[in-house]
Amino acid sequence: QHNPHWWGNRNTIVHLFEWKWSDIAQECENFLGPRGFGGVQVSPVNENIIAAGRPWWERYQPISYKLTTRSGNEEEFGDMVRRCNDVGVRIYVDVLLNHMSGDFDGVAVGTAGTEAEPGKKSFPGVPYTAQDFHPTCEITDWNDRFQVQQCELVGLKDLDQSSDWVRSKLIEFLDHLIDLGVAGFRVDAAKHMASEDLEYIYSSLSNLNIDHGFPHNARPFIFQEVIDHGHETVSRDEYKDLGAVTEFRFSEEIGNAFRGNNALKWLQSWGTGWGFLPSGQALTFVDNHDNQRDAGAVLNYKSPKQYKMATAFHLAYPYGISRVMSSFAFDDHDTPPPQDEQERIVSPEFDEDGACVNGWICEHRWRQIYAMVGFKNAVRDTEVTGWWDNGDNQISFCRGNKGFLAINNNLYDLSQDLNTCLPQGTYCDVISGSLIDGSCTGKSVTVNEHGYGYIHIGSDDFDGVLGLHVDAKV
Ligand code: QV4
Repeated sequence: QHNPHWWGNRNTIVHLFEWKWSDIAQECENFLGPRGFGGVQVSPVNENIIAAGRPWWERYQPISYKLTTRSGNEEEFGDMVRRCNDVGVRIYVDVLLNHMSGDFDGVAVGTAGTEAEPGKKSFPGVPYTAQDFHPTCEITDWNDRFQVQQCELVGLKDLDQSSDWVRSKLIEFLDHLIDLGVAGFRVDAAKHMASEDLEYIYSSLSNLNIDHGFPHNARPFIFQEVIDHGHETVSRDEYKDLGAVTEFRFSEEIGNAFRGNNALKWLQSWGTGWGFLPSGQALTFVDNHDNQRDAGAVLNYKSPKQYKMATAFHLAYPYGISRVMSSFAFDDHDTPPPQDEQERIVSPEFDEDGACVNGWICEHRWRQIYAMVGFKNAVRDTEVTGWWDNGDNQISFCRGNKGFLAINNNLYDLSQDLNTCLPQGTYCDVISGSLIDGSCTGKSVTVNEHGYGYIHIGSDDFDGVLGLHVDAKV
């Protein structure tokens, strides 16, 4: 279940974190489809507790499998899935199979109005009772398999996935989403569940819905959140054959490199050469909704120049199943998404350049990022050739004879003739501008009959990247 079921030549997922279903439907039609995005990871769809101040993380505390949240109801969800599939954009749902809500004072009322008593492990909306959960205990030793898989992750009531009843309810929930036309799932906290139980659940799921344009016998795409920094007792390797696995080391190492802690020349062996998972099993990202909030090496939208360089490398280098993050602005871990006085999530608004303005960051609408989604589509199925570096933080490489990328993360200019491997002609740098009606609004590069072109990236240029490809030939 490693196939994301891309449409056409598309091959990038965007995580529209906390967006409403009606806004995603419009985004598919107005932006993601036309720009060649392959799919959207959406926030959890099922009913959750209501936490004071409405932090984003309340959605990781389920109350039932009714499809009503602050992002919308079942009808709106179904409408979004249909409209996105109609323009070739797949929907992947973030699903919570590991647990239900954590403790709550008294009776909790969820986002669909369902009551539950999490403290008593009573969730009548499913229904689940105490016997469907593992006994309460705390994870204190992350290298103790029993604790990691059978105790409670931050106090979240831990479901027993070996039970027939729990399995049947989880399968019913996922099958309902498949019936509505989704292409697959992000499995939250997968490491906290035994891989045998997940295998049973995944293999019991229905095929994707042919009425939504999927081929016969297509299996749901699965990518599992397993954080493995290298030497964990519960490792990514236990899950990688069941579906793709989030490759957290990718995120950490790309952050390190573009923050200047590791010379870019070492990226020549990026991927399995760095001990990462095989490409088709790795879900890759510069940052995700959790680690963008942690201090440390991981880059986020707050360091835009480095972030755009790292993203360009991520999307230009052929490794992994790529996911781009689309955030809302935050000050701290608990900052809620943009909301109004009634605590309803507000829709993104755009300026005349298409950038988001009202608290949504929308990295996916930054030209330097969506242009690289187009680059990745244009160079699909080619290899890295013609690697060049200056022995430090200036690098370039080709993708066959279809694309070329150069990066300058040194504090001095990159100015020289480089092999672009492209057919002779003039190409528009898709980072500094766009090709509009046959003319380039940014830098352009003339490639000679030997494939060489003069490349200039000043150390104080707005962006430290230059990207050329055959679909942006002037
Ligand atoms: C608090 C205390 C706990 C205590 C508990 C019980 O901190 O020590 O045991 O009360 O009284 C929120 C609060 C957290 C609170 C918890 C329970 O932040 O302080 O615990 O609720 O009330 C998200 C957020 C969490 C949030 C959680 C549930 O990140 O802060 O907790 O949602 O709302 C590991 C895992 C990995 C996990 C990662 C965060 O291996 O799987 O930690 N990542 C996924 C998601 C993540 C999500 C969860 C798992 C849980 O990506 O976003 O956590 O679904 O690495």
